[in-house]
Amino acid sequence: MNFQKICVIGLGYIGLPTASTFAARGINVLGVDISPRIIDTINQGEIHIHEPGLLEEVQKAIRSGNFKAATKPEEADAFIIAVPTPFQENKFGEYSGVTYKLADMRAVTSAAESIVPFLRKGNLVVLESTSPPRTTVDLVAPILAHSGLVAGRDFHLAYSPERVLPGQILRELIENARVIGGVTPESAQAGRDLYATFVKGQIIQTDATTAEMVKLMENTYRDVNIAIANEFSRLADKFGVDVWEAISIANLHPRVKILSPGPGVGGHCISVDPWFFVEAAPEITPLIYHARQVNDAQPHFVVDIVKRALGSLNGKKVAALGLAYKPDVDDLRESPANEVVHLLQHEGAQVKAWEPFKPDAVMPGIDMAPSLENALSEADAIVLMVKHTEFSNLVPSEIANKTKARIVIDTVNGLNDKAWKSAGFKVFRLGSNKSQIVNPKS
Ligand code: SAJ
Repeated sequence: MNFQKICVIGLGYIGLPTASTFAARGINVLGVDISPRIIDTINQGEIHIHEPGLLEEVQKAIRSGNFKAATKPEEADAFIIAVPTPFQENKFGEYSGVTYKLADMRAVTSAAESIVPFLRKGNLVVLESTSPPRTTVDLVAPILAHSGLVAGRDFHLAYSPERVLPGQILRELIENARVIGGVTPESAQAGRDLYATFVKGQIIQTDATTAEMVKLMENTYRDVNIAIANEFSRLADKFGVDVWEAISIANLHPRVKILSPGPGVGGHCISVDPWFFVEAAPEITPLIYHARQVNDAQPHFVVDIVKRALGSLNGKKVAALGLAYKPDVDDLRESPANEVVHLLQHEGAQVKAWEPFKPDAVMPGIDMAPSLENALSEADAIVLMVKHTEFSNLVPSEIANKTKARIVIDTVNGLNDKAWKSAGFKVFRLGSNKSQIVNPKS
């Protein structure tokens, strides 16, 4: 297929980089979003999200005349749906005592509906949003059928998940392998023709439901593996072992690659996607369900460690360093650090949070410090919750002059504990309770 014009629906973390990458290849791209504020921002050459290199890419695309944004789709050769699929806020599923979250597919539904008036014979429609298995065939195809055209016969329909890592989106969009699942082999081929305009990684063609499963399996695999690392951190704590040391030794085994424990799993992908499997088949997903439970409970483990370090939390002042969901990003959504702050407060602590990547963020119920110094000044303890490079680079002797706190709780193995100890701090590391060890007499 030849693509002169494409419509990208949803201009968030995936849609916007995808749209600007197509535009950079000379394709005429209309970006569509329901938010007039986002449309105005983009058309003025600005962006509403933080992703390295994206601003320059969007500005170039706008200047070239290949990219503009609007609130409604237009006729095009291809339509890409890249809208969010969060959880439903107030509704849960239940199966045999297990309560699980449900996907909110309203954005996918309305994106598909918005295409219907513009869909023409021979077009290609691609769903990129992470979705429960069978969404392409059971939800999107029937909506698009309202156009009078049949998916796989009159137009091509495919599912192609994004698999890029926030912070490296522009590079990974181009370099990563891309899976394209068509409702027919011809639809998969049409999808390949589209993405081949910029994808340098391998492009694999399959059916739509396989591609949906692949995406969910990747993130579920990571979630389950982080869960076991988190469970190991609790075991190590119980048995007076340093989990970080134990993991580094275990990982010398050629077939073992244990991930890192931490305060929990955040973001809008790994902590969300496994639920799509549980929702689709709760009776056969106990492992996936329990891994979610383990990761969601990890903030409580952090609070236990802080409590142990401080004796009691009541009235204690805590400087919480990092609210992002992972290192060196400004994305605070679904961040386990937020949960830790709320739990600490619930136990009576007064917490000031410092997030250098988003100092102006307004987080409900969280006292955001305007600076590191401000967070530290009155603190009784410092809790490191995200391994931002700039936190790992802090100089403990300088920090000692900025705070009366002499207790540091490192939940991510982000600090050089020897340096902090020699600057007079008592360091508690998540999953490392080695000071409690009593060695057997030889
Ligand atoms: N985390 C740990 N321990 C680890 C690794 C991660 O606790 O060893 C935590 C992080 O701190 C964070 C969460 O897990 O809170 C998720 O971070 P991540 O870097 O593992 O993943 P995301 O959510 O930023 O991006 C993932 C990626 N998927 C996989 O690596 C399988 C990315 O490739 C996907 O495109 C993205 O989800 C997505 O959009 O689905």
